[in-house]
Amino acid sequence: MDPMDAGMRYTPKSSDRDWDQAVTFLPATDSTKLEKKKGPGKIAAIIGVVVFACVVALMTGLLVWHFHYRKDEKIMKMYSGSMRITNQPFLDTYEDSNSTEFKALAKQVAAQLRDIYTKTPALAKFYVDSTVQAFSQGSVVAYYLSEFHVPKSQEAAVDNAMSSMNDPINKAQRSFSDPTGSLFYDSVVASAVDSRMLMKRTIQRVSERIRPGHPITVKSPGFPDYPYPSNSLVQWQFRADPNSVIQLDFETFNLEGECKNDFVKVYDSLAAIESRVMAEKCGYYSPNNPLGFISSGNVLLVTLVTNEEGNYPGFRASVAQVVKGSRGTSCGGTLTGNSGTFTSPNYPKYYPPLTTCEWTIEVPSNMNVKLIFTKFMMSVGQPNLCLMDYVEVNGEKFCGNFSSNKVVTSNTNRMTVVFYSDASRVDRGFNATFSAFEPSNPCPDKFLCNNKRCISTSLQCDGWNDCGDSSDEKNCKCSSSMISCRNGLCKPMFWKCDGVDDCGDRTDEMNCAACKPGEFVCGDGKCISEKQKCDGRNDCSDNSDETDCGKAAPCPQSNYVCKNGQCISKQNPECDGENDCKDGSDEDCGDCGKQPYKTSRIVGGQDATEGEWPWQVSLHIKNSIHVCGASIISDRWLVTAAHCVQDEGATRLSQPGSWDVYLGLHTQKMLEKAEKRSLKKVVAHPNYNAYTYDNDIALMELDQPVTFRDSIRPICLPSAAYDFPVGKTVWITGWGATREGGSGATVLQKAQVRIINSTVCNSLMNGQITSRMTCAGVLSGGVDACQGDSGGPLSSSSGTRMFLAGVVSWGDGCARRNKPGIYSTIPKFRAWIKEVTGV
Ligand code: 4AZ
Repeated sequence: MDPMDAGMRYTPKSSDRDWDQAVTFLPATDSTKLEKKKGPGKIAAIIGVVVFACVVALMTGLLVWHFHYRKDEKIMKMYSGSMRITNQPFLDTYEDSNSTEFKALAKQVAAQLRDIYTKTPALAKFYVDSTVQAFSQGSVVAYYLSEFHVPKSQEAAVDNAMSSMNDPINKAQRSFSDPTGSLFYDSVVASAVDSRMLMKRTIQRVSERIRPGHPITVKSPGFPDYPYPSNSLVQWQFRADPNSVIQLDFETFNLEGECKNDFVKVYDSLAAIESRVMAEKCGYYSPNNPLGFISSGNVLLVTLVTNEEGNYPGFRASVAQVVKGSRGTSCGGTLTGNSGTFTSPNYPKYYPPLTTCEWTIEVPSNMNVKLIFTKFMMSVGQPNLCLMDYVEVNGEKFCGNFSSNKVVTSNTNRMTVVFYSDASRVDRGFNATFSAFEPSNPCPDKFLCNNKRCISTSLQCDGWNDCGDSSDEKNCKCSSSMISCRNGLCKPMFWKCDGVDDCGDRTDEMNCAACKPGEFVCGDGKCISEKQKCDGRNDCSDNSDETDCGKAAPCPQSNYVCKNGQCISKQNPECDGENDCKDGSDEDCGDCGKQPYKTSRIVGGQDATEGEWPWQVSLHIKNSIHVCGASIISDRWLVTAAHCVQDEGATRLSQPGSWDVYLGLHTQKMLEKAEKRSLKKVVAHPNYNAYTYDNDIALMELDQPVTFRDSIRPICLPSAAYDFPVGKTVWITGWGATREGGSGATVLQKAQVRIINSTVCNSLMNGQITSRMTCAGVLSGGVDACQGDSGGPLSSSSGTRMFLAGVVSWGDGCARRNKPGIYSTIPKFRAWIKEVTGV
């Protein structure tokens, strides 16, 4: 119906007619007055008439708008709901919407709904009709769509009335009411349909019955040969036997990265009832970041919604029936012994809704219990309130996400852990380990943090917040290699005057005046005259002015070699604005590494400014989504990670034709603004090791050279001798996940991390660091590269330029405490890059 026709019309009343007459009694028609007052009087009268007429016209217009249009503006509201019919046996034919039985029961349910709505004053006037979409077993659950035409001003009242049908009081009133004498019902739930699902050009509904021991495979339309259709709604309804649940595992999931455009929604229901939504997902999930769900009952609904734009491959998933209480769905119990591990149900996939589990941990009687959550992701409504899903440990509730280990201890040898998930919104849950400790010695041979964590004593007073609450950095006596901050903290000396307030009270950034031109900077920071260098006297306290004086050939490996063979002992002389080589080759750098738009997720990052990282490249699988980053090193060549270009089954990522390359891209939403290229060649490092990620570097040649501009420009390549010192602040950039297990960023993210000592890193990473790997991160956690950032740059500034220090390679999760990101060290590959590219 035309909404304009649906409501009240404006009918003139008698008082309105009086308005018309009033217009005829205007003083301007009094000719005698006009004769007496000539000139200005006449003009004033005319103006008066015109103004009065305008006011009347305006008021009439406003009245017409108010009564005719504004009040009548109605919107169509669709509510999706379910009700349980308690006095009907389930018939198999109810699963077929064309069967006579289905139609008969659907008619009864529709009549029942009409009765409910017409007895509810807030709904009666606006109700249009209901259609039953499906039935499921248990006794019989009916799923329906109800349509209302609601004046805009009443929308909230109608929403309230519909959601209050879920209230226990209303349920009790309605239970067992029965207008026709044939239907008894309870458990009515309803909520407004997600408006993005309405008005789609194509709608497809699939209904599948899952049999025990016979999992089925479902695919988005066209998968894997074509992208999924645009502007579509596809729904898969899955039913299983009573007392079973449904396990949905996405084997491949590759949708547009922006959920407001294309998304998959999974419901713990057969209808798209928002109060039963388990998750809304978009973007890319790789097999090592599995996306899987379990229903709470014997039904599950998957919806795929797409908008006009974006061509993405879609998904393939397996759907299986699982007996309730079997592995993945069961949880809780008694845990004994000195230590152990347990997880939320279905971990690391998503836990089922409407689940409560209780574990009792019991350790030997003279010991207490320590529980460490190594992963914790519980869907939140309002942080801290824990009104939705939560874990309760000895009565204290925890919810939301912890990016680093959370430790909870008990004062006795027992601990109770309760896991609770409500009817909607699920997450990955938790992984926890418990251990027994002696109350008098909670951290044997370790340092006890205030937050109850135990850390290695060697991490105490090392300048890093290893505990997470800085308690390991308090009351320290700083060694000579540390800065003594005024607030009592110690920080490594190499953080002095680096532009970052490491102490927190700026002590480390005081007295940092740089040496003047013509002065030499001593190793200890002192400034001496350039003339005092190599004069035979120790003018710097550390003799640094007398080292590297008049070195003769051969050139040590740590020195820079000019094009003409000259050996330069100065650290990192290339592109530093000073001519160090006689042939000027150290300054032959073009515009590399310059950031025309520099201002100043990646996890713990922020949006980059557009054009701030002009060498950053987004690598898309052809006609699909972003999967890796890369860096421009010349007008033809890019550097990325070798692990990004490994074949994955049928996806031949080692082939140049499998890629779309976006240069000068800022947001993944505006690919059209970027320069899109194809590739001519992909060369992975010949010694790349897929198990250890050693030599994780690859080169890509563009099909056509690119013309540099402000937003597309190469990063400077460091020489083989270039040193990126420990502690140096460097930048990571990319469109990767903004939290571990999360989806990619739309806008390019940037974050600052620091180079980490390789020996420390190797012990943190269990001996997996080779000499071709650089570690960088924030050891207290929270800032890191993550999935999707791989192949992208680790950029390090020197003067006014940025140098490529590394290529994002791997890590143990993302942004975890004491787990830095690992990067392929560019200087180690300088000769190979030259050999392959000539750059
Ligand atoms: C990845 O999967 C990945 N935290 C990249 C970087 C890191 C972890 C994972 C570093 O591409």
